[in-house]
Amino acid sequence: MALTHRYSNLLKPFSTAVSYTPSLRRSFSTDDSTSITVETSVPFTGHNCEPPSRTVTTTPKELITFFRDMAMMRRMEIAADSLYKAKLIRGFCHLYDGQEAVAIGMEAAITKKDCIITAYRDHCLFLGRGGTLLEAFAELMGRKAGCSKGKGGSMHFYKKESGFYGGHGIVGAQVPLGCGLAFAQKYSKEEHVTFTMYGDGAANQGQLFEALNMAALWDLPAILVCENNHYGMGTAEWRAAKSPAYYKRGDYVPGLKVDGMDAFAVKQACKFAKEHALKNGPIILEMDTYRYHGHSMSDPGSTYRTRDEITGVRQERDPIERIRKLVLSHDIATEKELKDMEKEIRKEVDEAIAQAKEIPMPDPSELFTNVYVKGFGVEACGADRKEVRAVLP
Ligand SMILES: Cc1ncc(C[n+]2csc(CCOP(=O)(O)OP(=O)(O)O)c2C)c(N)n1
Ligand SMILES: [Mg+2]
Repeated sequence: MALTHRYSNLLKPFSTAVSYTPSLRRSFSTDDSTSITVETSVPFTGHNCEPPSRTVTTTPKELITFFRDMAMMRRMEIAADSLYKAKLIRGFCHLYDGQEAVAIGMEAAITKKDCIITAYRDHCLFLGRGGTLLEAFAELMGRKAGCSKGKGGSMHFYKKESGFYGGHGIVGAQVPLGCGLAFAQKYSKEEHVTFTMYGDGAANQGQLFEALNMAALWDLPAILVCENNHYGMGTAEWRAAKSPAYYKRGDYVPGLKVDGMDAFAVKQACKFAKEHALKNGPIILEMDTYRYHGHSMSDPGSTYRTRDEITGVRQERDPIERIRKLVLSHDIATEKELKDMEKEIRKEVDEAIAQAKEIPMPDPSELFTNVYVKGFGVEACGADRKEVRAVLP
């Protein structure tokens, strides 16, 4: 079957369905009193549950915030791409551009007492949890002001104080950890939930089903979020999964299929899932999304999918453009105001990079902190490939 036929379902048109258009004063980012009703791009599909309504209420302030936050994430990732090519970022680096609506919509539905845990595509989830651009770029460039003291790098961002538990490189391994976080929440009688994120590739792993079984058995407040970007490295989902209906694959666990390119659909689904999980235990959310970049910086991302597919998704489903259309159609800001905002964001990102570059790398003695096993000799390579040999104190 031709590639374009297989993927034609990736291209769903933007919804222009906006049912309420009051005459708004142009006072963006402060006006929180006007309510706007939007419809999600497509209806939700439920498995063993009655899906929530497509109708979502928002405000001009929220629309502008969504636009700004997603544009910031996109810019951060584009800048990381350049820094990587300039060899200022080394090692693994997986970018999130295209998938921003998942991070943004989820944050809008939850609090920082709820937990999030994810795989290696973690930069934007960290920003969503309140991490700063400086902490992100410093970590990416291995500087000591990074969110993991410059010792984790791209795949290991953390922000425990606002419920962000990383940043994990072993595919699927964060899912049992996330269910463990949900166990702790239930055990300590907190009314909070854990969102444990994984990809369509990871969805085929055995440990996911083992963790889900226990979570369901004990009614843990665990929300399994499958970010289905339709590829696991260079392997298309149809080559890896007998059933690509990831929201149904929990069998006895309810699920919801969500347009992960629509921040409002994500918000509505996460709100629904949180209420469900607190009352009944786990639920699966399948976010139908797309990554514009290749799997990681070593993958140009164009050998296993067509250029037409990528540009098609950009044109038809881009999460930022969707919000831009809503902002303009509700006369909340002008095109120029949005462009100016993007310029401002670019400046903020450039400033954070300039500051991060000035920060030194961790002291060599840091090699011996935050490690678990004492008394063994250590061999390590620094970013400059110089070998360091030592015995832990
Ligand atoms: C246990 C394990 N097996 C294989 C790998 C190599 N690997 C890294 S990412 C990846 C693909 C995962 O794809 P998916 O779950 O769809 O996540 P995405 O990268 O699309 O976000 C693989 C096979 C790994 N890191 N860990
Ligand atoms: Mg994937």
